[in-house]
Amino acid sequence: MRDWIFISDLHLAPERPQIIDLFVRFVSEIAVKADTLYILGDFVEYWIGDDDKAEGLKAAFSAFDQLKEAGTRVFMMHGNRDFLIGNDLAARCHFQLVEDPLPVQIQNRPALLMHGDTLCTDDIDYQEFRAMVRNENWQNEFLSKSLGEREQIALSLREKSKLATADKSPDIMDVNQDAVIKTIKQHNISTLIHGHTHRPAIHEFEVDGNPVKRIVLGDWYETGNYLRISEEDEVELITFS
Ligand code: LP5
Ligand code: MN
Repeated sequence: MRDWIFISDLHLAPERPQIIDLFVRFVSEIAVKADTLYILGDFVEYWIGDDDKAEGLKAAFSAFDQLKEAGTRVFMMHGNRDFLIGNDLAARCHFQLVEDPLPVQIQNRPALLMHGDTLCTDDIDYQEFRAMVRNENWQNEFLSKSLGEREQIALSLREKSKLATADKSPDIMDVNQDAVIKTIKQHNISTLIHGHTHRPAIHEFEVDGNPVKRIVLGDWYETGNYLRISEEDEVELITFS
């Protein structure tokens, strides 16, 4: 049985070794048996460039060796925390970076994979911030700084983000339903899979009379979780610890 599995928002950090251990276990017990693993963003707490050796995350990065050996295909999409992951880390960990949004055919489902942040269109401050940091010139200038300087900037952005999100209403930080419907119509899909909002659920509704599913992956702060779509097209959101 060769499932497709999906995870996001692990936010792996040396300060949370138990989640790194959980990911390593997830790889050796679950992901090695899968056909395909998609990581839909925010794999790490933040990423400041592939020249960072990130020794504290070594166990997580080494786990990808098992997937290569097992023949599990691994695809990684950027999240709002780790959009600077580049092809050097991808080569070191044997995964392929993919675009957001990514149309895929899963069994018989025309589906779309996203991190999810672009659907949060009511969060105007965030969308402005996103446009700024996703600009190539901005990124090149950031990457030209020393690792120490980049680390300081990343930590200060995290602090600013914590203050900003504490002030925003939960509604603003969720997806905008009009943006969801527009995306579903634009890509002509029946299944949308994303993370980012940390509100795991399978939402079923209709768009122009057609049934659609919006599947939201959960974060890994307390427990691990993943979406499994089997060869027989069974869809299951699974939580484990
Ligand atoms: O991440 P989280 O869950 O706290 O909140 C997100 C949005 N915040 C972010 C910011 C990240 O947390 C910090 C990213 C660190 C990346 C490290 C790499 C450094 C890259 C450098 C650039 C090339 O994504 C948050 C959303 C929330 O999700 C829910 O969707 O609301 O958005 C914000 O908090 C953004 C604020 O509203 C506005 C930003 C204020 C900061 C402006 C500083 C600009 C000066 C930059 C100086 C370098
Ligand atoms: Mn995110």
